[in-house]
Amino acid sequence: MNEDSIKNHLRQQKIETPSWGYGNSGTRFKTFPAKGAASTVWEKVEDAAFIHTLTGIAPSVALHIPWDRVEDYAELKKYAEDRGIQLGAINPNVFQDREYKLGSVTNPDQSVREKATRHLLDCVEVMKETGSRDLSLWFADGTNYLGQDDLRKRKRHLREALQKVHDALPDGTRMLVEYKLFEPAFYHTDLADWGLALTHCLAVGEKAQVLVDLGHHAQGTNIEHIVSTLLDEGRLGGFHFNARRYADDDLVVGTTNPLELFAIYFEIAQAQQDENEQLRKHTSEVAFMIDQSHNIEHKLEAMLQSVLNCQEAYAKALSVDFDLLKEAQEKGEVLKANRIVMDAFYKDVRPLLRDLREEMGVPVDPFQALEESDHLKKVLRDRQSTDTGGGFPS
Ligand code: PSV
Ligand code: MN
Ligand code: MN
Repeated sequence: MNEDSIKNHLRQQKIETPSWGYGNSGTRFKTFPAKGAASTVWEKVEDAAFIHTLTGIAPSVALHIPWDRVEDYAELKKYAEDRGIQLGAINPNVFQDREYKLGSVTNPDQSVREKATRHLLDCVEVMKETGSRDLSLWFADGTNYLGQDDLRKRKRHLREALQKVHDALPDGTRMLVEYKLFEPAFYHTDLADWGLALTHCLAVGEKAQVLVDLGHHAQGTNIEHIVSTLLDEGRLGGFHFNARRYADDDLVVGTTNPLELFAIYFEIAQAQQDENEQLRKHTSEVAFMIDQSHNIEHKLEAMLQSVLNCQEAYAKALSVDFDLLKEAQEKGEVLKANRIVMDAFYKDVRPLLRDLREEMGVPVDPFQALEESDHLKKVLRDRQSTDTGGGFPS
């Protein structure tokens, strides 16, 4: 692909940032309040809009309900649009209320299952007001001990809830079904992997798609293989990008695992160029979202770096010489094929990205722009959160 086509693809790249990445968060041991962190959804939207002005490729923000509950979602939508961004995926939270101790939609108690399902359906109503395309579903449901509950019963309960939500979705919208191997449950998780998620999606209907969170797999899992399979099946709904070394660490994407992020974008870039039109269309609908919470990093700096790491990984992936690669693969030239891909991984795309930023009218050095911005001065001055928590500006 020549430089102009690479840039054209990069101009269309979109990364959705999460509201919860702008607020204070912590580990199970401590929350360190960060200076200038957002505390209301309005402030989170302001921060997300600011990250978009710095990058030009982060035009929407995901919401978590009830964390981001407001009286009037139309007002919030307008507030976001006035600042140049859209409200993105709606993430119903069915993991915090005390009733959910033994599960939400899989709880043995019918009244709890009904409460959880009602919340999911309420979030479908929220989507209508926010204009969101995607309902992003994650369940903390699972058990801790062999025999604790009937696994098949739980599976049927989960299916029933997913079906109800699916059938309530307006045309043109989707539900993204996120899986996670373990945590908070440690014996079994009702949606533990992509096979389970895909099975439920296929059963409930066309609007159900699988969501791949990079932190939700067993160590050593080949995530890009899952991505390529789901793409080919037309069921890759989107990503929750983050990085991890051990479990679901939610670190800045591309920091511990740049090759993995590149390999994922390599699958995307390949599918975008496939001769199958349906595959190309499906790939264009994939939602690229960040799911991170930053405990010791500066919130804005961490989000900025996350978005830019995705841009860099995609730029490298687009730089693969796909014709040469095809030839090497067809001839069975094992290591030559690998070298062709790795050449792109090692390519320094930073000069190209600087040109691109200039052309897009966004800061050529986004970190410097952040450091010198009025927005940063304003949040450090006006917001209540006091402790520095380490990180970028103090
Ligand atoms: C769970 O680990 C998860 O990845 C889900 O996407 C949640 O919505 C998100 O993190 C925030 O808790
Ligand atoms: Mn996630
Ligand atoms: Mn997670």
